[in-house]
Amino acid sequence: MADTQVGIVGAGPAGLLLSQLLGRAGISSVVLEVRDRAYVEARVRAGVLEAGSVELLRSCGAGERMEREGLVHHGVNLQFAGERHRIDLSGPTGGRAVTVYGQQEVVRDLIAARLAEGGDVRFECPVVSIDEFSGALERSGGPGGSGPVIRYRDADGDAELRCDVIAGCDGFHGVCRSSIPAGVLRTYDREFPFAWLGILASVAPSTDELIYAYNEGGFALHSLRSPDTSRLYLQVDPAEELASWPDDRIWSELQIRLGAPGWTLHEGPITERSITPMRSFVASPMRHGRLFLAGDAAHIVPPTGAKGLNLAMADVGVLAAALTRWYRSGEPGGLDAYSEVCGWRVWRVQDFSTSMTTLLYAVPGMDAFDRQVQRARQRYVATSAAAATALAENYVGLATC
Ligand code: RFL
Ligand code: PHB
Repeated sequence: MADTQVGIVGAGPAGLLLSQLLGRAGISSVVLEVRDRAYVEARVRAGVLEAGSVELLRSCGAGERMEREGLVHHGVNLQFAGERHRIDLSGPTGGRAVTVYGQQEVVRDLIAARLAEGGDVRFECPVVSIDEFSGALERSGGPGGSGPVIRYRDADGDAELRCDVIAGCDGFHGVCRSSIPAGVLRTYDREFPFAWLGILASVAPSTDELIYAYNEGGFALHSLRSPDTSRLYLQVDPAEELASWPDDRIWSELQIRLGAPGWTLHEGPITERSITPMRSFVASPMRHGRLFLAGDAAHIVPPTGAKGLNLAMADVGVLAAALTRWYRSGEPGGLDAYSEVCGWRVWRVQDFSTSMTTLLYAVPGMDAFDRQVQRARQRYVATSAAAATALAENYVGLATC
């Protein structure tokens, strides 16, 4: 007899949203998270939500604060060597837009919604291993049949959770993907020769819309979180350590890279900082037997396209719908198609994120030919309606993926 229907590993946006969507469909789940609640709620990461992500949050009753506090953006700025170009997001996409709302706020809202609805989210419960998940859905007897077991630790020691299916929402370094037997997954990997230094600063944003800036010294991004909080990024060498980036060095580099005639970047106290390596990664298929991978557990994209969080949410939207169908009718078609359906979006987004990255980065060792090609691409995006439309369409999220 299972303890719950869906065992979810990880209380990031993917795991929490899945639990909330399932709860609304009358399907039970338990979320196991290694960190404590305060840590998870304070983890500063992404900030741009596609319309589809906004809709998912709304539809599961976790969108009320986002609708009040989220900042709807209808454009972004690209800047090449001090010249700024606004790309209209809404005109070419039938009115679509993005919402700027911090990932940690999404996580806070989902935890609050989950707990208010009697959801079972267990913090400080590291999952150690997962077992007996390789069997096919049919052979295991359909919904409610004997299934996988998740072994974890809690305050009382070793524990286990029996469930029908496991959702591996435990991020890139989690245990679920690595539990799949060797030879099952094909992985695709790309390391970029740079990292992102991200800061949160207590200062009013110096811009209403995001600025993605190319500069010979490297890429920089001005994003925001609220009327009095700015979020900024710098391209740095992956070997760099935070210790070599005191506040004045960060601000002076941001001033150089974001600088534009007649515009002022306002500085303020830095309240959070981190360095993240840039990589692309895809594991395929995203399912093995009764284990379904979702979000960063299955794929990583470079943050230049603002897509990682949105991909994670899109995965669990598909998974929740497929599980709901299976529980209601015993029909496994949606679960069988899960990996392929998500895979199309994943590769579309890899293409977009790679193209944004190569458009904007000063690549160490780039030769003169490649630089000229990059300049030509920058000029094309800044001057061609077709190129700007393609960028807008991908940035707001393709409805058909
Ligand atoms: P997460 O958020 O990593 O959550 C995984 C959770 O699993 C837990 N865990 C375990 N729990 C129990 N037992 C174990 N053994 C466990 N191992 C791990 C972890 O503690 C964690 O709580 O993955 P998820 O849910 O798939 O969400 C993915 C997103 O977090 C990620 O894709 C985005 O943050 C990426 N990203 C961005 N995405 C966007 O869509 N738009 C953006 O603007 C954007 N900007 C960014 C980003 C990521 C960044 N960093 C730091 C990686 C900017 C940055 C700087
Ligand atoms: C952010 O606000 O954190 C952010 C915005 C755009 C990106 C990446 C991150 O491309």
